[in-house]
Order: sequence, then C-alpha cells, then structure tokens
Amino acid sequence: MKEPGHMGRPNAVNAFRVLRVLVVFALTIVFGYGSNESAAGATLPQGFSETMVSGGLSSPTAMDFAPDGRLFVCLQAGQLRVIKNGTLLATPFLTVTVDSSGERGLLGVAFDPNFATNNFIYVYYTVPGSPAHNRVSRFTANGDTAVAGSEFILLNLNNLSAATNHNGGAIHFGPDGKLYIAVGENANPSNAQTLSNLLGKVLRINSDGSIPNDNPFFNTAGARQEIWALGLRNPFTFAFQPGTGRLLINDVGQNTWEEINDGIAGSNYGWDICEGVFSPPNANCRDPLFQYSHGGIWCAIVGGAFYNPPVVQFPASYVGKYFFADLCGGWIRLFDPAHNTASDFASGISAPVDLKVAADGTLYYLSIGSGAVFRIQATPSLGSLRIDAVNPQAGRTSGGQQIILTGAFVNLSTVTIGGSSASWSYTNGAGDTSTITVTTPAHSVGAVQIDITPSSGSAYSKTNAFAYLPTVFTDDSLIVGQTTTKAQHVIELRQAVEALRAVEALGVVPWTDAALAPGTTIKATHILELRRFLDDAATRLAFSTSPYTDPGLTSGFVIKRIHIEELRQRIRTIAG
Ligand SMILES: [Ca+2]
Repeated sequence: MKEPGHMGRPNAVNAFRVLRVLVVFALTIVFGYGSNESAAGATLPQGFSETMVSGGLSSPTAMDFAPDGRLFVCLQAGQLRVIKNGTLLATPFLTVTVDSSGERGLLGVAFDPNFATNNFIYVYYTVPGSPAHNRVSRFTANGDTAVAGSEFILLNLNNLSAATNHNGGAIHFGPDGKLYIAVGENANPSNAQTLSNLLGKVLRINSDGSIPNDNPFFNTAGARQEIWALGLRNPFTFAFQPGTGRLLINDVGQNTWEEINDGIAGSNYGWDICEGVFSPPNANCRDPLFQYSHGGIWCAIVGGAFYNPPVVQFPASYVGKYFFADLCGGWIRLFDPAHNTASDFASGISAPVDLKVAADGTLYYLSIGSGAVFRIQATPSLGSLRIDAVNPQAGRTSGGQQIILTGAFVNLSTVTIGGSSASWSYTNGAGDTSTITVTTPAHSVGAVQIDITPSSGSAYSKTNAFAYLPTVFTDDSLIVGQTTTKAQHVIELRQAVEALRAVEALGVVPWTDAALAPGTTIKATHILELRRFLDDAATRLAFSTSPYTDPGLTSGFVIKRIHIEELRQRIRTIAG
C-alpha cells in the first residue's frame, strides 16, 4: 500500500512523500508491530485517551465493524482479518489472491444490511492478470471464516493499465440498501469524465450485482448504468451519515487540494477539469464542500466517519461531525457539515488509512504505519460533577415533578434536593452525561440546595438551586364576603416570593412590617410589595405577567379577596 493517489508524480515533493511512506514500511518490517506494546501514541485533545486494539496487521488498508461488533480489517496482500473481543484471530476470515503492487490489493469490506440473517460480506480487491482489474465479490460467513467456495462475483471493473495507483476501493451500503463502490481513475484523468467506463466514479449496484434502474445514467446512451457519480480522481474513502443518510466522499487530490464532496446522485465532481473549487464556477460540476491544501507535507485524505453512534461517548458537540484524516499529515480532523469548516482533533499518527466510529461511541483508526488499530475514547474525569442549569427552577411542594439538570454528571451516583433523596436518570441515555432528569421529592416552601455525589470523587452542591412553592394555601378557597384577608395569607405569599427571589439571586426583600403578626391589618403596601417582587422574579424566570386588579392600589384601599387570589394564582402557575 502506497499513498493513495500520489505515486508517480513527477516532482520533488512527490518523491519526498514516496520516501516518507517507504520509511514507514521499513519500520513496519523491522518492528513487526506484533505485540500489544504501546506505540508512540497520538496527541489527543484533553479529555481523550487511546488504546491499541491490535497490532500485527501487515499493510492494512480498510476496516469495518460487523453488526455483531467484530472488527474486520483488510490487508493489502489479500487477507481479511477479524478482531473479536479485542483479539486478532489467528485464522483469516478469507484470503483472496490479489495483485498488491503499488496501491492495489484487498482494499474494501462491507457487510450486508441483512448480515444477521444472510451472512453476506462484500470485498473489493485487485484480481491479478495481464491486465489486472478490480472486482467486487460477495462471500458467505460461517462464524469467523468464510464458507469455502462461497465467492460470488458481483462486478468486474475495467481492466487496469500498467499504473498501479488510484484504485479507490471503499465500499459501503447506503440507507437505500444499495451497494456504493468508490473507484479511482487508474492514473488516467480522462477516465473520470467519461461515462463509458467505471473508473473515477462512485458506482451503485444491488446486493446481487444487478443494476438499480433508478441510477442517474441508467437510460443514458453509451453510459455504464452502474455509474452514480463521476469526476473523481481517487475516492479512497467515503461514508454515509447514520440517521440522515447523507453521503460524504473524500477525493484524493493531485498537487494541490484534498476534497470532501457532497454525495449527490448524478454529480460530476470535476476531475480532471479542475482540482478543488472551480474558479470561475462551472455549473456542470459540483464543488467540494471543503478542501485543504497540502501545505508541503500533507498528501491524501483518508478515513471518513460520521460521529452519530448509537451510544454517544464523546462530548455532545461531536455529534453530527465527520472525522477525516491525512495519510502523510498523520492527523485526524473534524469536519462540521453544518458549516463546512474543520477543526483539529488528533495528530502524531503513523500513516492513518481508515476511521470508524464504533457502536459504543469510541473512534477507531487504522494505521498502516503502525500496522495496528487504535481506539480513541473520551476519558471520564472523576470528581468533575457540575450543575450549570436547572430547568425549571421552581415547582410544587408536593413534589413528583421532572426537572432537567445540565452540567457534568459522569459517574453520578446520588441526587438530593433540599436534603431529600431524588430519583434521576440520564436524559439522553447513559452515553450523554451532560443532562439528567430528576424527579423532585416533596419539600416545604423555600429555596433549596441540590447535592450530587459521584460513585467516586468529589461531590458538588448548588445552593438555592430550586424553589419549592405552595399551591395550597390557608383558606385555600377564599370566598367573597366571607373570608377576611389575614396576615397568614400574606406571610405565605411572602415565603413563596422569597424562595423565587433566592433562586434568581435577587437578594432579601425589605418587607414593610417584616414580622407580620397575626391580627395585623393587611395594607395596600403589603400587596403592592408582593406584586412588585413576585413579578420581578417571575419575569426573570420567563413567565409573562399581566396587570392586577386595582392596579392603582393605594394606601387606604380595602384589601379584597381578589388581591390575594391573583398573587396565589401567579405562584401556582410558576409551580407548574
Ligand atoms: Ca473535485
């Protein structure tokens, strides 16, 4: 395996790149990478670590997870190897006879969408011969090996020239159940722009090798019906986004640009009319979503993997992003399909060739330089519990309400609200430790603290985190003409207002007649204060306020049942 798409460039920079890869090969041969010793190790963002899953892989080219979690790795020389429960099985799943010169060999693997029932596995490899050609075949699995003689040839690609580079080789099933095949242009740029052969294209076929009649050039005279998109140089890797089905195609560039392309049926991605974004724009060709220049030392985009796993193990900000790598750069970066921008992730990797996100939310990378598979995981940090927000911030004294806490809840064990134990769960499943749903226990009126404790490490407390509010009051049904407003009515309202103001950190209220004694006549000022301070808190809690009865309440006004009742109702609304 050489650099995809870069052999044979007639310039000094190219010679350097080839040399670099040869050095990598020499290291592989010398050290063998057969043990689980830690390799040099990638440089990762804070909060991430990596583990070598398996070494002992000679010139690996691609990998994919079986639906049952086994990891299958293609070796350029023709072996398809299985890593099962963290162990590289000694017996290959299958061995195909290949031409492995240059960039040729066993280059791609995919599992049938119905693998669990039909055991079908598909591979892409170079059939030796004069001339050689690439092929897509199906095999039938029986446990950890292929059934002998089970090869079923789906598609023989066009004969290759003497050029051993630009073979493509990635194969994946789309959400439509069709098999997509990325094919390089065999170092002949004109192949990419003709519909008369399959080179420099993305192809789409049925799982039995027949051709879907809704392919974009199915009815085009002179066109190969398998073609789904054209104008590609060496699409070494591509990926479908779980959930959305969006397709991104990495195209290895020549001297200038590496591309991430938007996979759309019938598209012409431009090669060899131009490399990278067209200038001036060409309406017949689709520009890449993103491109990066070689910068002198980078050479080939490889390994596309969307971060949309069933279990999110990385921070939530990674969800929906697309990992890609550069063979010579030795780095992994993160493409944001929402903004067509990229950011750094990992570096210091010895010639990465493929990336996959595992079902458990970890990221696997395949290093041809190390002859190994590594797993990158987000590292839970103990004692890092934190509450950033509580929503809603108020509720009923009777409890039983669900509230959402956002923050950091790795290894969370217990939650107490106002000193009472509360049941909780991860809002988005155990893979997302950034939000929890808590059921409030019953508690008396007031602002209370929430305490969270991890299984090991430091606890965290948030004071005045939640306001318990009354929903049942003294003389709960105030009756016109029969109930006289009492000091107790105002005292209860003041307690509720104080609780709300505490969670909003609004400070102590300077109540008039702070020690309201039983029998004290309720005055207009008592009501006005309640209105003002309650509405101040309610507005901050995003509750709309409406005018009160007798908005011009002044000293000497007789306090009516409705004045108390309105305040109570506003508190009941906030309590939910
Ligand atoms: Ca292009």
